[in-house]
Amino acid sequence: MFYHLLFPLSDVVSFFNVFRYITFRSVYALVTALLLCILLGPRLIAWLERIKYKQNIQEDVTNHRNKQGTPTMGGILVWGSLLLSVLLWGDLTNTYLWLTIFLFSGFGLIGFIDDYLKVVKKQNKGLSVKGKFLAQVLVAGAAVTVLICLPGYSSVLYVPFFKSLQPDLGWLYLPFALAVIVGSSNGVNLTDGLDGLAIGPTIIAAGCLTIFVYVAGHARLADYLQVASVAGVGEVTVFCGALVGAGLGFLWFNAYPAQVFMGDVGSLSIGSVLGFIAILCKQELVLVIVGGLFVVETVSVIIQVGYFRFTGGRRIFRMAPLHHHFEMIGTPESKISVRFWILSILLALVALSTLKLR
Ligand code: 57M
Repeated sequence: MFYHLLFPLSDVVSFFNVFRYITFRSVYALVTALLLCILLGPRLIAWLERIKYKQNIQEDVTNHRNKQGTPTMGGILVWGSLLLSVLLWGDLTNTYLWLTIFLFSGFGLIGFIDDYLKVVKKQNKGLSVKGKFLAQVLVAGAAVTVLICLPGYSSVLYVPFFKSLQPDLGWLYLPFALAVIVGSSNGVNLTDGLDGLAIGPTIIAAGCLTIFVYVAGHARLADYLQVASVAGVGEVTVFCGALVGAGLGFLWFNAYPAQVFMGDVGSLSIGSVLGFIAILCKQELVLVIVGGLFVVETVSVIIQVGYFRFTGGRRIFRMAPLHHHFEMIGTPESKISVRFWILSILLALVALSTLKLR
């Protein structure tokens, strides 16, 4: 909105020229989302408590009994403050920005329905696994189909560290992109089991993708770094900035001991949009490094379940996802979260190094 209202005034007052710059608007999108979260958070948490949107804790497995009754569905806070901030600072004529908003909101809605069924309707399982998966594929499919129809689309896959390895996936790009989005969404969801555990690496991954998206949208920079250049995608930097801000604002309340959990409305939407942004800037494979922590958590579940079935009941980890294993061997919750953040920072730095190491 500011871009449309204030930038035209630069003809009269040159200061307003600053609203043209993506970097300026991204920084203020971050600040706006962060402040909105911190300001609105206490009201939302009080409201969630009042209407009894509270987490029911599985008491049998971990020592989370003292978390019983913590309000959940705090992802609404992330969604609302992020969206408001993007509407204020973004160029609202940009198709990539709207596609990102569509995907983020679509997955948010799936998560909201799932949470609502579990938390409010007290249906233990929420949406069925099949139903949830189908809804995710539908929303992701719609976004990717529109993306494929845009002029800047390319089905080429850029392989990190190998400049000349660029296979063209052709029509296979569609199922590949769906797997990236749905996989990323579920990876964040599985990770969201300790205070601050999912949102910390989200902030780090979003920060990293901010740089990748900015570079992809900047033809000269992309050419210099020899990465894919996608005209117009740079505007999604504003969304990334707002995601970092909303993530920091949510962490304010989700830091140990958490006053609120994000719920599926938060984890599914955040995970999906990280995948989508990686697709937009043609860094699909780098996402495996950027979101390496989510990958490790997911792989720990696959290994645990596979081994359990194969051996007829034996386990590799005390419990999966991996964070539960560390909990069960006695590592304090906040130590696990902070150590996982440190690993995420390390992975983000490796991911950024792919910009140069080609
Ligand atoms: C998300 N949800 C949390 C909260 C959050 C296949 C299997 C591995 C699936 C997995 C699973 O259900 N994953 C889905 C995990 C839950 O958090 C809610 O869910 C939202 C995210 N979707 O926002 O609303 C609990 O996590 C804790 N929590 C915090 N702080 C936070 O900021 O402490 C969440 C956010 C909350 C709270 O206790 O209630 C969850 O874990 O349920 N299943 C599991 O993760 C289970 N693992 C398991 O059964 N492992 C087996 C097999 C199947 C691999 C094994 O190893 O043998 C764990 N679930 C729980 N305890 N509750 C086991 C331990």
